[in-house]
Amino acid sequence: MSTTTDSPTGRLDLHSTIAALAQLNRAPELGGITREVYTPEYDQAVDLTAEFMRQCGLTTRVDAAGNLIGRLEGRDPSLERVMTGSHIDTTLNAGRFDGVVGVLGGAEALRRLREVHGGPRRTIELVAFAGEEPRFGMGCVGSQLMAGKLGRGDLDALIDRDGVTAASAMRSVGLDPDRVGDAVANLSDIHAVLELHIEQGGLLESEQVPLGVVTAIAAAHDFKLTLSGQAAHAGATPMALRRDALAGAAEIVLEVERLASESPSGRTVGTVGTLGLEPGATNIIPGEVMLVVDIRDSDLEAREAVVTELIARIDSICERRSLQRAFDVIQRNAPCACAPEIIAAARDACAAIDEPFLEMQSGAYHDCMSFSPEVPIGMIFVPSERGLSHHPDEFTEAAAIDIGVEALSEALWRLTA
Ligand code: HGY
Ligand code: MN
Ligand code: MN
Repeated sequence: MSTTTDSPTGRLDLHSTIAALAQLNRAPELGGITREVYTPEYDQAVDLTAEFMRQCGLTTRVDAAGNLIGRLEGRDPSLERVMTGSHIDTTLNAGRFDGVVGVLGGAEALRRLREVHGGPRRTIELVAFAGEEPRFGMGCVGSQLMAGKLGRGDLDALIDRDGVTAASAMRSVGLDPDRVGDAVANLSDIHAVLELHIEQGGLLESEQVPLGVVTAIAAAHDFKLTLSGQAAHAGATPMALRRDALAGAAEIVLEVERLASESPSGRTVGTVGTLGLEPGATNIIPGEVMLVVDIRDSDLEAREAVVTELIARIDSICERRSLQRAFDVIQRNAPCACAPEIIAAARDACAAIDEPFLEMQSGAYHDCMSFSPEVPIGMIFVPSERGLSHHPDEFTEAAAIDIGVEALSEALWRLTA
């Protein structure tokens, strides 16, 4: 299947559209892509993606949460529909494939499904979910709104690094947060959710296998920690009298790394990705530090054991250093097991296109999780070169994406049969 040649009809093709989407970027000077949800550049990406969806034979609409929905009508409208999709928003200074492969590749997979098999029995919806990346601290906002896991009240409490709430960001691009209830789907009308995504890790590449069939998806427990010590003169304050909030934060950051690394599950990961301090002058001892801890595992018990131990360590570090601390939970989602029937459809699809696959876990979280456990979910991965993602050098070969598109197409065909 060729999706890399320019068709004589001038139709947008998959890989040139991936490249065109990468141009819709707030900060190209940084080298990567920054296209956060509910921004002008995101809206342009929605328009381009909708155009590509329509050229792949889908009808399109945007729901009240800003989710872009492409639809391929099934022969039997009485049957529950199948859903696929991912996201086209990015985190900061990131890559061009994260999420995009599942949306544009999903549209190409539906075009191929009709070409190879004809119209599906069940309706298939392809969704570019709004706000998968955590601009507002929490990820998967659009898919959680669609799944009824988030509602209007949450949108005032979701606040980005500039103090902008999700509700006001929605208004800034012409959405009405008071109408997000209209975006809620009836989960009993959804037969299955299958998401195509780049692996964002290095297993497939190191094993030289083109496809991953995901069996479980890790979830994050994220909390904001505010440490308050005493801002004071960096020169005149004796070391024994200091309450240096950043020195305390430094100990805590290393505890995150140590506890995650020593977790009995062997899969727990942890990092501190954002950190701010006040007042921020070279000659003032940091009086206040705000950081966000991100701890993940596909094993909920192991993850929560690490978080509990970490909080105990934070308490003792703060006691010893006479620091005040405040905790605010940002997200604490449940890891997901992928449904056996979806794993089977993905495995059969790989066999049908005669491509080897690995059964594996996802360390990243994804939109399909928002529909679990009510709806059976699953994922197909394509390799990430050097296991790199959330980075300008994120890369997946066009041919590797094409294999993922074929596998998704065949798996969706089986799920709609
Ligand atoms: O952070 C994540 O796992 C996802 O890539 N947003
Ligand atoms: Mn991501
Ligand atoms: Mn993603």
